[in-house]
Amino acid sequence: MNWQAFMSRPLKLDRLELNLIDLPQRETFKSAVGVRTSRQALILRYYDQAGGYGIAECSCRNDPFYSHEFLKAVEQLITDFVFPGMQHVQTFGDLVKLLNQVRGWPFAKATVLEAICDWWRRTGQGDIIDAWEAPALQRIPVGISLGLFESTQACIERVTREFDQGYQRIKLKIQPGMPAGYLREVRAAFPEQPIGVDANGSFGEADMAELVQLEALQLLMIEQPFAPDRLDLTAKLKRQAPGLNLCLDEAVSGEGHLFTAQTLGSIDELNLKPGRVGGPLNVVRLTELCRQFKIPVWIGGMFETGIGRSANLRIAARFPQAIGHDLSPSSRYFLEDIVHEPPIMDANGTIALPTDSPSVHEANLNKYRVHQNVLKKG
Ligand code: OSB
Ligand code: MG
Repeated sequence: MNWQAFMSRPLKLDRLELNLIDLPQRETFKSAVGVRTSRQALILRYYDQAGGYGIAECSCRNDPFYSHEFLKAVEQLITDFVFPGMQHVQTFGDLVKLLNQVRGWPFAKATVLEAICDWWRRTGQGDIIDAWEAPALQRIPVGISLGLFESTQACIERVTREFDQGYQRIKLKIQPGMPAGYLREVRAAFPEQPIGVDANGSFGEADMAELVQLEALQLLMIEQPFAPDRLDLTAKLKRQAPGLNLCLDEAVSGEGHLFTAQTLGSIDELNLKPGRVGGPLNVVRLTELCRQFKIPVWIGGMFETGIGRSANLRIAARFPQAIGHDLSPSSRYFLEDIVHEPPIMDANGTIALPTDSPSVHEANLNKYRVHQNVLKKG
């Protein structure tokens, strides 16, 4: 079946359930966008009139430091602008049109659309991603994203440990003014291994020379060196250091950004986060566009729980050329998950493609819930 056939399917909304949860982390994570000790997420459930449901995770942060979207604002957007219109929507295609009227807010839109896709899966109505493309991989290679370290030594020890765990590639967070030679020493300790870096847009024009020096390290990639709207600087960096493999994250939330980046010469590969681009339909569109432009793609993460990780793994299975996706198992980060049997990684750094939607751990969902809001169709 063609994925477009899902557009004419009727929706049977009874209510939306919004759950804000706060999951304790095993350890503190530090990056250029902040320090975090627990992970908040919005878990959206779509209930039909027969008691069936679909569930999705809104993976944006609870602050506006990665993107403008933050969890409380997403809740308000869904409550005030999506749910009222959703009450009158007949088909999935109508819902897509309704969401398209909202400017921006891809993480919010992705959550609503993914909840419907999960509802189809849970109620035996098929999967839009399966309809788009047959699975290519039964086991998906994953990498790990590591925060900023206090010292080069601490970083090297940790990287050693993570490669030993089996991770297929390692991504290190960086920010301007890191001690000179820091990355050079890490590279010297792991001369051949696949190591990339992620700046989360923290560098500016004045830091160009610092970035150009990274060319010699033959990193797997450098992710989002400059602010999302500074594709001009990214292109300039590429001209000055052609050997740097430029990966975009924050800068691409839709097809237009990809066209612009490609035209300017600001992109070599894409970290595709289903939430950041507005959900499964845009994942399909952007993937097709990347194929046209011959831009390699891998799937990124936002430290999702088992809910979001499972959804992203289904997508990642369709990118057989990727070295490793940012889909390390959630048990890596969290003491407990809100699903039973969250995805686990083997010694080769791969995770099995989930066959079904994850089983929701209701007790943990209750335990870690900060608040709940139910929007009933009137
Ligand atoms: O820049 O890729 C990023 C997490 C939150 C916000 C931004 C980023 C990240 C990650 C997470 O790097 C990677 C993962 O989910 O494993
Ligand atoms: Mg990133």
